[in-house]
Amino acid sequence: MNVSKNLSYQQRAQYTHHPLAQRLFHLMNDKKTNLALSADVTTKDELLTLADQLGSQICILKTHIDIIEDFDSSLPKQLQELACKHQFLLFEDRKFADIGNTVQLQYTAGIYKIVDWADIINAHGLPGPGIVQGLKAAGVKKHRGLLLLAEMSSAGNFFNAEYIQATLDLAMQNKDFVIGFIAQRKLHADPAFIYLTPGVSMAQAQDKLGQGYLHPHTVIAENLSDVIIVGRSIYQQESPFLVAQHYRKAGWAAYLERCGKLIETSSD
Ligand code: 5BU
Repeated sequence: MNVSKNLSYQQRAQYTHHPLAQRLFHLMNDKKTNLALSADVTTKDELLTLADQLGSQICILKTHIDIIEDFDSSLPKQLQELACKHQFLLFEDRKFADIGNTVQLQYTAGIYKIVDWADIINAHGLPGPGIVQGLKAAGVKKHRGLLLLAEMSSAGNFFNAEYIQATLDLAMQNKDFVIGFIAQRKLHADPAFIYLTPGVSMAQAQDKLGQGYLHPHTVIAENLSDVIIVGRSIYQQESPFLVAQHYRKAGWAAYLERCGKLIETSSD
C-alpha cells in the first residue's frame, strides 16, 4: 500500500513548507470540505452571490475571471472579502501557457492583475521551465501558489506519460512555488503536493463538448486526489447550496474512507 495513502490533510500540511499549501490543508480539515466550486458564471452578481451562498461549503472558489462581462476592479476586492468571511482560497483557472516574460505580464498587469488577488493559479508546463520562473518571480513574494497541469479531464487530450513525468520534474524543481497539480489522480509519492481534480459529477458521465466526469468517490477514495472541482453540476441546479452540501459530504466521506476513519453521521 502507498505510504502516503492514509495521511490526513492535517498531516500533509507538515510535509509542505509552502505557507499557502499549509493553509489550504488546515482549512480543509477545519471546514471538513475538499470541495472546490468552479463558478463559471458570466456576471459579477452571479459570481458574488454564489461565493457568498456556498462559501461555507467550499475550500476553494475557482474562477475564470475573463468570462465576467461586467468585470471592474471592485470585483477582486469583493471576492477577497468573501474568501476571508467564509475561509476559502481563490483560484484563477488561467492556464498560463506562454514564455516567462509574457505570462509574468498576464499574471501581474492588464485589467485583471491576477497576482493581486488569486491565491492560486495554474499553468501548462509545455513551454518549459521559463513559464514557472516568470510566474514565480511575481507570485512567490506574495505567497501565491502554482498548480501545474499534469492531466486534463477532456476526451482525447494529448497528455502522455512522458509529458506527465516532465511536469512532475518541473514541480519538484520549484517546490517553493508549485503546490501541486491539476490531475485526475495522485501522480507522485511526495505528500507535500496537493491534487485538484476537475471533471467531477454525480449526475452525468460527459457533456456535449468532450468533458468527462468522475464520481467524487472515484476521485478521492480510489484515485487519491485531494480536491474535487465541481461546476455545472452545482451552480446550474435549482438549489445550489443543497447540492454543494451534498457534494461536500460525498467528498468528505470518500476522504474519511481512504484515511480509514469512521464515516461521520452528524448532519454538519
Ligand atoms: P464543469 O461545469 O464541472 O464541467 O466545469 C469544470 C471546470 O473545470 C471548468 O471551469 C473547466 O475550465 C475546468 N477544467 C476542466 O474541466 N478540466 C480540466 O482538465 C481542467 C480544467 Br485543467
